[in-house]
Amino acid sequence: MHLCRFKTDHGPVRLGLVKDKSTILDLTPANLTRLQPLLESDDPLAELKCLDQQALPPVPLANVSLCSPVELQEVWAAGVTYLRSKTARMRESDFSATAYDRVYAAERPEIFFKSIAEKVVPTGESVGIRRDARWSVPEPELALVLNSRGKIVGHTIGNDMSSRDIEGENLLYLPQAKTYHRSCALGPWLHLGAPEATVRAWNIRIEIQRQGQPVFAGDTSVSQIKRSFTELAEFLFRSQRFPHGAILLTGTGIVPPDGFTLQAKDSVEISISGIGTLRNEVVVV
Ligand code: DO4
Ligand code: MG
Repeated sequence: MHLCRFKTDHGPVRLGLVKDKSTILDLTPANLTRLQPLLESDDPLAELKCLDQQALPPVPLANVSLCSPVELQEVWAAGVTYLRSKTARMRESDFSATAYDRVYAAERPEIFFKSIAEKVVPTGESVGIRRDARWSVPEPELALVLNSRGKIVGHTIGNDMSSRDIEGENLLYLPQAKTYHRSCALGPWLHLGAPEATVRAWNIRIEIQRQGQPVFAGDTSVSQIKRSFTELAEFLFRSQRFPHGAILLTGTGIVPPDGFTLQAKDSVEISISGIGTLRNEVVVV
């Protein structure tokens, strides 16, 4: 089941159930206007299934703007969870190669802060590349949606935009390479209720277009993530509290070739088979 946040020309942000490719059902008449109470319930999927769908007004998807599927959750990200990410980062930096090698094998994963919710870019808006970076890439990632108890209640698509020259120069620059204006996109909506075994069978695909022509495409399988989702979630919640829940990006397994950098106006499309497609154009920030 896919749950979105949306708005029309006027009025507040609403919640919708995605019915099919062109229609959402407005959840306002069912008194569901915020994600958090639903994500905090013992079984959000069961609650949604109980709704009388006949009583929910259909809204054409073409008439709404989709908002990012987060309210107040902090967004965090795990790194070096795929072999592909480890080898790419070891190539980008002599200085930090040992750190990436070690963290891939270590018991404790790399986890870093990525964004507050209000800065997250939804599908359809622009993601940023830093004006002081020479080597910028998107990182297509599965995102775990966690409630305040650390339970995985859903999944969405994330783009962990990164400046590879800045992170490669010195690991201490990682926050600047990873967390800047428009560096985190999430969407288009949440997928609720899939168990880890189902999600591990999903594929992740990215296509980047420049002036309407594909300039990079790649894919991977979620099954290539080295660590279990519960292991990542457990580390995130260690000695930490998330009263509004949290989003955890699970790392990238697709890295464009070393000569590739994003440019302004490129279009980035990230698809995950069980969820949908997150689309963003690139802007210099
Ligand atoms: O330490 C570098 C960042 C790793 C990352 O973001 C990833 O593997 O996805
Ligand atoms: Mg990443």
